[in-house]
Amino acid sequence: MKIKYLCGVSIILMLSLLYVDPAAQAQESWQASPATVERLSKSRSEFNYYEDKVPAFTLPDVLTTEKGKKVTSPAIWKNIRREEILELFRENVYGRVPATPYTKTFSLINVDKNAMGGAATLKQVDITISSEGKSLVIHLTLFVPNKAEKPVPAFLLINLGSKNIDPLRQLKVESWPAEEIIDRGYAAAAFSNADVDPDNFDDFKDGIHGLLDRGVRQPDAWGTIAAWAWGASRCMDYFETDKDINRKKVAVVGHSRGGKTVLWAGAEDKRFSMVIANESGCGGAALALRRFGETVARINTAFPHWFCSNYKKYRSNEDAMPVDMHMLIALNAPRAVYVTSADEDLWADPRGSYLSLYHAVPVFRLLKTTTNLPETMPPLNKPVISGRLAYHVRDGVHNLLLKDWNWFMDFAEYTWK
Ligand code: GTR
Repeated sequence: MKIKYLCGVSIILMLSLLYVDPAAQAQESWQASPATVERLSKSRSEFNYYEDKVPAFTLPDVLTTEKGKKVTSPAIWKNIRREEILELFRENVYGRVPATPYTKTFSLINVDKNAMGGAATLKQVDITISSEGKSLVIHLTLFVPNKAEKPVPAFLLINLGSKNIDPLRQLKVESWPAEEIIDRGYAAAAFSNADVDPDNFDDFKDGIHGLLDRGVRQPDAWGTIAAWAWGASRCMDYFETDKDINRKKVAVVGHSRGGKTVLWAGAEDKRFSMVIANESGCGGAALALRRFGETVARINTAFPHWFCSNYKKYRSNEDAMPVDMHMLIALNAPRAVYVTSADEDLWADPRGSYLSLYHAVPVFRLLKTTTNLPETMPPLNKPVISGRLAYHVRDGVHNLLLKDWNWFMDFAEYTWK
């Protein structure tokens, strides 16, 4: 009986292996559409969008120390290798936060217990940073769900620009769906990157640079991305004082340049328990060695203020880099990391972003988190969640949409259950 049954099962299995369902075929691992590749190549012919033109490369080994020692235990990772990698990123990519002393105050400038038609309490918090007579204010907008049991987990968005996080909710945008976040029982918080450092190249005179930088600028001095990441940490300082917020469950979310920022924020500040990097591309999750879409040369030319000046050494010289972005993901281990891409956003290299996550897996495993993230990418619009790692390619162009947020919240639900 048993043998017959097994035979039956194996015949069905064999048949199902032979039969390729056309619907399932459409569900195969994501690939850029040839039409998109062609269109984008035409529009930016000096950049590579063809997979078969990606040069051969060897990633730096995330689990071998600078002295050539294999990292075989969580202790060696934590005490030696993680510190080395963190330093390499400070020195060569994002730059170092200055040690200048400053003071910090939190002022609750407005509370509305009846925000969003009674669904949430709005708190507007001014975080004032002062040093030697100068000061700067980070305006933090926070909605806490009224119904949910406190303390609640929170999503902190690094908002690009200033108008998109209207505390009065007259202007609503998909990139910060605060009502939907509240609806699912999470706190929705946001600040604007420009409060910390305006997004322009003025030789580091304005923003937090104008306040904390001293003396001659060094080649490893912090750039604007490191400054924004630092700003996210100041919001985290506030959360630690607010009894409504579960400080062990704070996700930091960013799109594009904000996506690059959150990966670095999580590397520098282990208090973030989840990092969500939406379409972060070059200088974010995308592997630089692939030289696909935006390159190190281009990003340093177009945005000379984002990174430390040492990063410019790697313009068209990626092979000399002591790090690549799988190591940035690894710095966030064993905390949760969600990376995303968009189907038509080849500039940000979806495959290179996914491979960064994949090549960080050995570190997550070493730290005893189970993940079996496969090397092949998931199908379009089908998020893959494997342990603390998640990824999706959404249809459409470079953007942060409600669809992305809904998947982030599904991941949070899964991770924080
Ligand atoms: C692009 C830049 C990307 C990405 C994007 C954004 O122009 O090349 O690296 O950061 O801007 O932040 O919107």
